[in-house]
Amino acid sequence: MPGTPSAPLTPSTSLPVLELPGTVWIASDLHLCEELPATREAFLAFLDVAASDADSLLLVGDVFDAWVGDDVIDAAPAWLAEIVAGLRTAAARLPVYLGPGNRDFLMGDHLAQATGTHRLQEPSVVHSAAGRFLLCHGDGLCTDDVAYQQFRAMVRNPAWQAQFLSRSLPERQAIARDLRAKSVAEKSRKAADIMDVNPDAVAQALRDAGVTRLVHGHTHRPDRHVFLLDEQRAERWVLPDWDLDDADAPRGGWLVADRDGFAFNDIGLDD
Ligand code: LP5
Ligand code: MN
Repeated sequence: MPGTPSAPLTPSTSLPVLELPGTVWIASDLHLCEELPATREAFLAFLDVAASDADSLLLVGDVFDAWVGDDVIDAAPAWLAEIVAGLRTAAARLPVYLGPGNRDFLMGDHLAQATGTHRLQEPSVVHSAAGRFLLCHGDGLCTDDVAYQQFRAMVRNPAWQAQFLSRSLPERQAIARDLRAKSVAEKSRKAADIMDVNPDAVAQALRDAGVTRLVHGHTHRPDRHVFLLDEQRAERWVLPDWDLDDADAPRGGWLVADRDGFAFNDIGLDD
């Protein structure tokens, strides 16, 4: 193995590619909602700093705790109107990309237009000053969680989504509340390891993309993993979730990708 020359991975021709020069900031799993005021405040402050310190911002899913359709912004509650305004202000200063998570995959064109953000296709390959990497939310890689993957296949079906979106807003909100509660209960019963990404799914995703680095969120297990992929050094960077309202474990942070490589940045809880 060591010393054996390995063929370079072939760059993917089928995945969407984002060319992002300069400094790229990447965050996910903020789970913004009415009940988390400190997290919302931290996110708005983060947007402001990103607009001055970064050249682009990638938000890779679960920015919202639950997104039941873009029509929520037409009569948005105050907390959501503030987030929409914050995104719009930031997006006027730098490109901001919003990608789907397992809780906000129904974000669509109307939200993008209202905020001036771009929709991030998932997965995408990013060409950055730090090099090339694959970017996704991460839920699709948790292939050992069979119950979740079945649920995911159902709710990602366009016909199913059209049917769901044809329901009234209060009805959709009630279904989402119910599903969130079900998810919390289900997770407490599932083994921790099945709720992590599957190594074979990660390897295949990287092969398909023709890159050796992956950035994802979803698992709430921030870390940098180094491993061998077909005899080449590979890396998996896992984004942290945010919860500034959790008095016992306040947290949040993002990944910086620039000419110096990748680095995690903590939200700075001492400030
Ligand atoms: O989100 P999180 O971290 O709690 O857990 C996820 C998986 N759970 C989910 C469910 C979301 O949390 C609920 C999102 C609601 C907002 C979206 C609303 C818009 C669409 C409405 C869709 C009906 O994604 C969890 C994983 C975990 O990550 C770790 O990877 O384990 O998976 C589950 O809990 C799924 C269960 O295992 C299976 C759920 C079966 C429920 C079937 C009910 C179908 C009802 C359809 C209603 C029309
Ligand atoms: Mn998620």
